[in-house]
Amino acid sequence: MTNHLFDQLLNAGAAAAPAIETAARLYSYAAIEAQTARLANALIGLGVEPGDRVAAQVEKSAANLLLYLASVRAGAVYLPLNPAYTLAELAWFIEDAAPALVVCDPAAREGVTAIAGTARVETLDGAEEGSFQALAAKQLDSFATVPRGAEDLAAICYTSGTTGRSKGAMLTHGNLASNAAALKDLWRFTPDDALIHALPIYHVHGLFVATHVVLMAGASMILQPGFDAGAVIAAMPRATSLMGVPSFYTRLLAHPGLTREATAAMRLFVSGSAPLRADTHQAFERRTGHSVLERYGMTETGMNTSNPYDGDRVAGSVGPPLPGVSVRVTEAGTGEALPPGRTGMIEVRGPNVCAGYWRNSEKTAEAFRAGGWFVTGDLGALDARGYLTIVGRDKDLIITGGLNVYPKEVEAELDALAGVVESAVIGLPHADLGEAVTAVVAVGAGPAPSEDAVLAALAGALARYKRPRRILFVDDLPRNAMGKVQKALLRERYAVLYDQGAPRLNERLATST
Ligand code: MCA
Ligand code: AMP
Repeated sequence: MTNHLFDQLLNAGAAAAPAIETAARLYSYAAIEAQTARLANALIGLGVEPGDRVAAQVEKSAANLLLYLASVRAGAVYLPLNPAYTLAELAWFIEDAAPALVVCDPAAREGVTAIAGTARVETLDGAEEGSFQALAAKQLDSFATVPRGAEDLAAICYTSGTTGRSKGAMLTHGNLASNAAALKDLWRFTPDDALIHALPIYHVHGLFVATHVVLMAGASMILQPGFDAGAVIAAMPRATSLMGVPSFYTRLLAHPGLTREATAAMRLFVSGSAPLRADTHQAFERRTGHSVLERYGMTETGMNTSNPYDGDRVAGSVGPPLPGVSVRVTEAGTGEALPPGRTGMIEVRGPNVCAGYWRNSEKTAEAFRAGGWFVTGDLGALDARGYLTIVGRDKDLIITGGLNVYPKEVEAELDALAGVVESAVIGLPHADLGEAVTAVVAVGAGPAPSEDAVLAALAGALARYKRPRRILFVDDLPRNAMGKVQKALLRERYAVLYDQGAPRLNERLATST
């Protein structure tokens, strides 16, 4: 048996060909082979066994990517974690996934050790000065890759739920390899490609879609520490492709350097993780001549649909299902499949769909229908050509700058604060982030706390991107006849809160509820 995913990732790249370019260094495919061997030897040396979880909460770097690849190579199960998570958030992932090893930034070691329980803690950074890198430096640069089959787990990616705590989607070698192979072919990646990699690598988009497609094609990536419009435009003459969330495209459009000439060497711009507005798609095409290719995915499923490489890339649609993936739209109540043109629940089946949620058979059972259909929680319709359009979500989820925020989690923290009677957290239209997390907080007859005080109180509990951009104080929240808070009404009422030029809502609002 071979290592199903690792072997396919490192199969196409010629040994001397460039694979990862950073500002400081160029890694060839041979260097990846050697470095992952050292890191995998170090993992085994620490007692990591096949199937053990390796959690990593580190800043983006080539070293971070190599740690991921080494974890796959050593047969471990990788757990990527957003560096923005607070220790309070991190504690849950560690408790639930029970990793054998937690790798963190050197500065975080003390805090992480305090919550790591029995897990071993090592450090890693972009400057190659972490304790784990010191261990790896002493290892051999050859390693007998641990055999893993298509059904074995390669990663667990946590995704929040509308109720309860985050759940770990169990992604197998087969899930990740099949999705990467489909995308590589569909998007025509070859060894001649160079991808500008400006996405974070703690999520499916940057870690799997971008990285796997490049490696599986034997192509190269220009690894940037984060998204900076100027740096992305500067890299374009040496690159062929970019993958990003819609905020990348609105920010690029706001940059005067985005021109037809600047993008002349590029052949592909991909967008996903959140809806790309049709006007953004059109403005990008007018400015550059490139039609952004939009695709649709989820942590639990990887990529499901994609606009075509050749053929119509329809603004506002996420395209037909990927080869090998089936998509259907069903009546939410009955689960009955609906004909083209009818809007309903989007369901997905295929080799890309995860093996369920880690140690959570109840949530796994809820997420699947008979026949292996995964219920996405997204609402949409297929057209006669098989193109899917997403029209909304049947889940209380906010997507801000491509990152998911579940209102319940934020409301629970707000509701626990003194002076807060109850709260409703909603997403409001925001030109840069798509949706901006916004809290409407009922304070009853009592004095309203200040917005700053509430935000400060959330700082230790929630990652920055989950914290509301604005907090609006009201006397009461509007409720329907069933007593349910009317979030749709709140979204409507405050729809222009972030519009430039709109009056700045500040003090406690006169409640017209
Ligand atoms: C950073 N901040 C944010 C976000 N990112 N606030 C809300 N939403 C965000 N997404 C905070 C920062 O901490 C900072 O706080 C302030 O906002 C301003 O930061 P700024 O410098 O503007 O942000 P940035 O560092 O430039 O990041 C914005 C970003 C980034 C480039 C849009 O969030 C990003 O790369 N997002 C991509 C996420 C992603 O990869 N999603 C894919 C998930 P302060 O001012 O207090 O310092 S995978 C997925 O969804 C599925 C599988 C799929 O289909 O792909
Ligand atoms: P996550 O849980 O982070 O994997 O986010 C997945 C969710 O992002 C999906 O269920 C959709 O709601 C949303 N999403 C991803 N891609 C798109 C897209 N192209 N258009 C609209 N929504 C998207």
